[in-house]
Amino acid sequence: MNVIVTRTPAGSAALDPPTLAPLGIYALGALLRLSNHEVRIIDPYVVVTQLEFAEHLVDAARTADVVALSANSYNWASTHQTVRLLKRAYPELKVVIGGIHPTYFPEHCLRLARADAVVVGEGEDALPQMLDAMQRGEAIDGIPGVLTPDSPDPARLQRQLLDLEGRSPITPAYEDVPAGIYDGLCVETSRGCMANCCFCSVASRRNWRSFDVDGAVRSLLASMRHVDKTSKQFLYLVDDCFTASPTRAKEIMAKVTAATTQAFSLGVEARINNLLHDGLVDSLARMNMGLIQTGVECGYDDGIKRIGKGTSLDRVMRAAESLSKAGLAGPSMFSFIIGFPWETRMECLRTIHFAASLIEKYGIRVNLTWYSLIPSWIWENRAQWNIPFDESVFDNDLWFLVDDYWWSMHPSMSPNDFRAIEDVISTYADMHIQVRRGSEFRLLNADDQRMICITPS
Ligand code: B12
Ligand code: SF4
Repeated sequence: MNVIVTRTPAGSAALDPPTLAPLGIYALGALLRLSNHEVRIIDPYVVVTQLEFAEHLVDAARTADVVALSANSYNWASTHQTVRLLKRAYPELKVVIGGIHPTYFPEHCLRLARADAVVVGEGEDALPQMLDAMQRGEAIDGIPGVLTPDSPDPARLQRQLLDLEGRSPITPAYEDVPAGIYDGLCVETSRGCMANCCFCSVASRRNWRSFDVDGAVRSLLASMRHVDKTSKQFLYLVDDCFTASPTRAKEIMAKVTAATTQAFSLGVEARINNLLHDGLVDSLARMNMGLIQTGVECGYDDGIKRIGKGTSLDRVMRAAESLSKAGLAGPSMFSFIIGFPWETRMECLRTIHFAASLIEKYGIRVNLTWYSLIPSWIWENRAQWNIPFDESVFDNDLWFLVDDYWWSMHPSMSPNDFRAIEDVISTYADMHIQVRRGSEFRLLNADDQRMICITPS
């Protein structure tokens, strides 16, 4: 079949800068090519604005049988608008959607977008099965993880999480990545996380699964062949927790180093407890690290416990010290979130002061983000905090800036608290602390403008 795989740009350019090529569409596109479909991968940054992108896609879809769109909660609004445009232009065209947002809200997404199908969870098995069935003119509603308007029992839909044992990651079709747009490319060696933080949207929490080590190394080396198309020769391992098995992480880094002489810098997500594991920091120090991203979230032990992070401030300081001693302070980025629903001004200030103390003592970088309520454990339990919104809030392009939503997700905070906190942050202006509230991006140190990573986990 003639298939387009794509992802629409998010509503706010500040929250969707072209830093890293989106792995999902390049991996699914490569997979469909292996199944002998004719595939065009349309990168979200081929054109600049959402409107231009939609026009470009509608034009390209003239000759397509199927358009497959990938959505998270930030580009969901532009996704459903684009599906409607496509359906209006070509009523016979099949449109299927997948990704983290439809995984959380399949029925709502199917209904609003009027798509032909929604895939819940990981798409590697469901998408090719669906296209093969479409090609044969067969029904698709019995395929695991697939929801269609004809599905008899949507409530019984099972989230697809692949068994990765012995499986290799697909080598993404980075031969299609436009040159000169991105800072780096994304690759993966494992999925999911052993933790289960209450604010996190990752689809498989407390369920870490790893690809075959040699297969992962092969896929990484194959992606590396295209890294020269990016401005920073940066390879970012999107694994929610690359260091979940420190021994495996060390093995992968050693094998990659042994197999190539190509210049590249590496980015990983690491967990505090893993960083304290014997030899892991030394292994990281042997690589050319561009980024070691670590989620701490709170600057007080009660908060860390409440989140479910499974660590402590003492360990955070030991990890920062160890990174600093190994000469890795520069690429280390510890991220914090302020304004969780239970937090008052006092807890936010404790987090800010703790984050700043890490910069001061260990020279690492810190990323501080105002909390945004995304699909997660907190979302599912939002009634506890009297948050009255349902999933339709995400249908709005700039939902994270909707005032009522903002204040409802910070019920313990008044406008005065907010201003007082911002004032304190300003006093740290020379300390490389950056703060964001939705797309309102305030950079407190101009030198950090090229900072790549903005993930909250
Ligand atoms: C890498 C990454 C980034 C990179 C983006 C790289 C890029 N251009 O894609 C950077 C650092 C720039 C980034 C930024 C942000 N990120 Co981010 N990021 C990730 C991360 C760690 C990996 C994404 C990834 O590549 N996964 C691997 C691919 C293979 O998975 P996938 O795309 O989901 O696709 C699979 C399935 O979903 C499905 N699928 C996907 N699309 C489709 C389509 C069809 C048709 C089908 C059938 C199936 C299907 O099949 C695929 C293969 O199994 C995820 C966490 C995660 N595990 O997903 C967070 C995550 C996506 N990010 C998140 C957030 C919050 C952000 C930021 C808001 C952070 C911030 N405060 O600024 C911004 C927003 C950016 C934006 N506008 O989207 C949240 C999103 C929550 C949500 N509900 O949307 C996540 C889930 C992290 C979390 N802890 O909750 N991020
Ligand atoms: S925030 Fe990070 S550590 Fe916590 S569950 Fe999500 S991916 Fe895992």
